[in-house]
Amino acid sequence: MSRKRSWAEPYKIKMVEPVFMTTLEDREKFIKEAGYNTFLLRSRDVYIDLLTDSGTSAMSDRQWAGIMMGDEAYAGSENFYHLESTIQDYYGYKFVVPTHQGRGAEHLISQILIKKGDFIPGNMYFTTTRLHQELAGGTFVDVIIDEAHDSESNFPFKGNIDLNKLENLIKEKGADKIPYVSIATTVNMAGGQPISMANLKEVRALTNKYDIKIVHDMTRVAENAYMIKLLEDGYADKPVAEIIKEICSLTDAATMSSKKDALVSIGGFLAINDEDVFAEARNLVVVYEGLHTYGGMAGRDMEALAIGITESVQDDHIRARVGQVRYLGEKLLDAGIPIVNPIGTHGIFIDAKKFLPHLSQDMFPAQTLAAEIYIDSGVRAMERGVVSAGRNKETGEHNYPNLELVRLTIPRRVYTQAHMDVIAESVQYVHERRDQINGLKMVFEPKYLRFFQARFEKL
Ligand code: PLI
Repeated sequence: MSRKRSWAEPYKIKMVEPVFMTTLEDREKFIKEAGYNTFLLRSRDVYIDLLTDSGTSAMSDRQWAGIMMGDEAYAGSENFYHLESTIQDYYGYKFVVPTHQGRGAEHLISQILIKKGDFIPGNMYFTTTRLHQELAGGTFVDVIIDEAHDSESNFPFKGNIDLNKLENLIKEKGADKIPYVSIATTVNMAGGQPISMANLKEVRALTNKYDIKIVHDMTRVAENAYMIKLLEDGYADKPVAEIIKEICSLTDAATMSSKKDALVSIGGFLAINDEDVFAEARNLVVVYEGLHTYGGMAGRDMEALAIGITESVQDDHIRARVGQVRYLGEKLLDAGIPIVNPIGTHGIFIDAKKFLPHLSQDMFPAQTLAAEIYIDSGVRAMERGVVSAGRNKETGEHNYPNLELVRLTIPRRVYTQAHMDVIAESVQYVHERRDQINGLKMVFEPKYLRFFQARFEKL
């Protein structure tokens, strides 16, 4: 008879940070003062913080030891050389330019490769990535497969590129107008969905045909590699570290927000194979980030990052990380909550259109739902819908994405199974009284990345 064997996290906890529950009255007041925007809440008023998995992971004892080994020299810090060789060893790119975080790297590569009037196809937009492409004079074009825009589709690789959409764009605009294809592993805005190796190989073959580069947003590459191991033929016995290297080998350059996969609070880098592009980036980084051997990071942060990269690619770590997200996702599915299928790797994405069908997208259903979950339990989530999608840069109208989502993002190595249970119960309770929930109106809208600072009032 086979016995059930549960898995557990591959670590034990040696330091804790207290969190505090507030009262319902407090939370109603706090969210009103925050303009019904969870980004504007104070963290001390949050019980379980699922705003993001960015910079919120728990570092290991090894990483904290690395912090003590910071070489804070302005130039030539020992930690930079450790970071550089770690990136070369684990990801295989030739040249490294450190940046303060992911968007610093996005800024550099966009300024270097994009000319005014260019088009940048990608597997769905990400907020900062698209903005840097636009600020450099380019236009982002979504060439992800249609399944990615359908929250009910169970297609396992919803991060895949639609090769027909991509080739049609190349033929319509001309290869000289397309500096690179932008590939994210995994696709955040689609619900944390992976791209398959087979698809990436096909994209490589197509871009080779037209001599177009691939720039890889490798922010959550370990999570993507783990899904390939689970789901794609031929990968079950390969270590995640090997799959990561294969993904990277199919691309020409990468931007990294180290605040996710790589288990640190701050940092990023641009990794490049082309020596001329590297030479330009190494020069430009001095203008915006800092000298090319620190790029906005302290020596100690580069050391923690180098160690974090080695931990992030371990199979047992990534299995527990993705496993915890799936645990929460399955609880919500069992309770009949409409979430994006399949369950993503870094968070659960609730379909706010289905959760609050009586609210039109102009009433900001996802923004509303995130506020309601906070009011119910002090759990802080994030809107990923019409507010995040911003306005069309030509017409000035709202972009209305198909996916109107609330993201419950799980920080790495931070919360326990009991926290997951509390979260699931809260979402379920809000779902039970969904008919009583009214929408919001926007009363303040900043020019850039409005979701961070926009303010709302109850309708
Ligand atoms: O927040 P940055 O600047 O380190 O990284 C920007 C960034 C780039 N690509 C992707 C896929 C991201 O998810 C990303 C940042 N994401 C955040 C902050 C998030 O909450 O998902």
